[in-house]
Amino acid sequence: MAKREIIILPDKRLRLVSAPVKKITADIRTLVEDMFEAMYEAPGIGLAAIQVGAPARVVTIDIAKKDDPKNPQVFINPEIVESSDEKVTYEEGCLSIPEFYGDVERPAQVKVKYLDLDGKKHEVEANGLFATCIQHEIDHLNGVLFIDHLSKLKRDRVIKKFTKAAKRTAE
Ligand code: K1U
Ligand code: ZN
Repeated sequence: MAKREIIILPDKRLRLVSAPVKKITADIRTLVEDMFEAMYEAPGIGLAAIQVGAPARVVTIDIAKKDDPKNPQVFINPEIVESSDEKVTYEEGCLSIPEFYGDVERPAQVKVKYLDLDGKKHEVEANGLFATCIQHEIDHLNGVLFIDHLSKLKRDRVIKKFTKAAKRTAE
């Protein structure tokens, strides 16, 4: 089992706005290692630190195809600096809302600035699944979930379902 468990809706921590990383310490490096472990075990293609209960602006992503070599990527303090007018719709999932999927429309391309684990500044142009995934993860850093992009009816339904399930588990 991964060292850190992924928190599930309706855990209130999923609504926190995560704090910027001021210094890349040993604790941040350990957090990143633990995030990759939890993400690969799930399995998922992305993870935000708050999903393992750490309210820091850290994201891990690996969108490599099943038979391709792993491509672990770390984004510290990621910020979208440009978004395309063109939009795409992707059926998204979320490791914090297991087995629920929904169509989300987002900009097709985004430019993202971020720091790597050495504190070096980078800027990357994302498109395709990478663009969708990094926008989903940056949303997590701001306490936003993909269900917030769905209709109120669908969102309320899924929140109700997960709230009931959490109550049953607590009994
Ligand atoms: O942040 C998360 O909850 C992770 C999430 C990322 C994501 C998925 C789809 C669109 C946008 C962002 C996931 O990884 S859900 C699982 C998933 O998509 C997947 C799992 C195994 C193989 C392929 C995809
Ligand atoms: Zn998610």
